[in-house]
Amino acid sequence: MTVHTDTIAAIATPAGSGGVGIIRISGAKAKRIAEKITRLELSTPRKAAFAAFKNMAEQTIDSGLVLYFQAPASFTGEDVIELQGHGGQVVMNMLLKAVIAHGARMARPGEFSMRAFLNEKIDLVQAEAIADVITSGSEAAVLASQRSLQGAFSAHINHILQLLIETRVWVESAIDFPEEEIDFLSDSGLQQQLADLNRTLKKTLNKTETGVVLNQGISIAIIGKPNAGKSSLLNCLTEEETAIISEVAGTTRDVIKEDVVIAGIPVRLIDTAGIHKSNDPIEQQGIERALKMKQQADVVLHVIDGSDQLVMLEESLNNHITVINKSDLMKTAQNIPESALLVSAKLKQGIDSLREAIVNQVTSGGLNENSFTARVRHIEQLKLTQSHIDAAETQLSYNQGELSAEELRLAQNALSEITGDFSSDDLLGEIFSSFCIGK
Ligand SMILES: Nc1nc2c(ncn2[C@@H]2O[C@H](COP(=O)(O)OP(=O)(O)O)[C@@H](O)[C@H]2O)c(=O)[nH]1
Ligand SMILES: [Mg+2]
Repeated sequence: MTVHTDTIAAIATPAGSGGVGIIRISGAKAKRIAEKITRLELSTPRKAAFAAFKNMAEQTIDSGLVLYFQAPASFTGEDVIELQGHGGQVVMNMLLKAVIAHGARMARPGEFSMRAFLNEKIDLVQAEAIADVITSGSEAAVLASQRSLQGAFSAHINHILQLLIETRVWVESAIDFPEEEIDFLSDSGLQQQLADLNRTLKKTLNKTETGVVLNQGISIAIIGKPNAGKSSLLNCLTEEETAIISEVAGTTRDVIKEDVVIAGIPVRLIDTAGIHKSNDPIEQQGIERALKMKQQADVVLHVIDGSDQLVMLEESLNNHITVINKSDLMKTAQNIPESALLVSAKLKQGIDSLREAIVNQVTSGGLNENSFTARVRHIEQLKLTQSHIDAAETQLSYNQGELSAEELRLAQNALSEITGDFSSDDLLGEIFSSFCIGK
């Protein structure tokens, strides 16, 4: 474990003007620096005191509150000081300069959180959740990232870890008794244990995928022929007159993007030009962009004009939702595939069902009060864990105890990278460098 001897400082509030600006200091010198700046003796932790903040030339730069959190009962686990002054860029910079002149250095992005992690105040998942709270794109995402911050996701990982360790103990002890090894390894209890492990892992993987959707949001491309009602549908989903609607085919030429929240999920809606053969070079460019969006989007709404003879898609990829629009003009006796949704963008009918279909497409079972946020990194590690467990099972079926044990060890390492029990400096650098300064 790294030992930190230097004291770090940063402006914790965003750049710009605001009522209050906060400077955070963490490290062994934090208290002494604050005492020099405020001329107070900070003997009582967690008690706000009002003070004038002085620079090296004894001039008053600002006045405000000083708060002292004594190690280890602080965010970083070190002595932490907060100086709460006025939220102006110049005054904050002057105050930070004074703090640095007294012996602190500028904190790197995420360095406070990194110290909290290294001092075991929080695990890696919780540290990431702090950044996720800040970037949350919906209220549901805020609540879910708070759950991750409080350890709800870590608890799932630790539960799998527990099952994995029990399995390892079983297999490892079998290898220690070569005469009975085969009996040990073919015990139905071990198969049971592995089945349990796989089931738990799969469930967590599903929840983690939902967690990523909540955290990052999704993109939805609205695709279809000219005049199918794509722009009308966009306006229904945004509940605003975002895109121009017209009976003139080829109205939408550029890509229109609009951010909305659908059932708690942050969504970027993308309206596109109608896809057909066109000789207009500008429309052609729009169509090219539409095709690109269709490739890149997480979900594709394929809009079909229900007033026409229905022509279904030959290709139906699993991230596609077929939406038959203009249900109000629909001829009876049309053959409607079961998977397609009937809507009328004009009458705003079927839109709630469409929202529901979108949520079901990207989450398993939607969101609930136990949903947490997660990252793609976590999904990758869970899948890696799964592949090592699969390999361990294969080796077991050949009665290869040693090889199976090795796969289980690798599975444990892969899983432990999620909470940071097992991690490299590269990984930590990558995670914390994406944080904001002062966090
Ligand atoms: N009757 C009816 N007309 C619709 C519906 N949705 C769109 N339209 C009309 O169809 C035309 C084309 O709509 P628009 O949204 O611009 O289609 P886009 O080219 O796919 O973006 C407009 O005249 C709309 O008013 C619907 O559900 N019912
Ligand atoms: Mg349009």
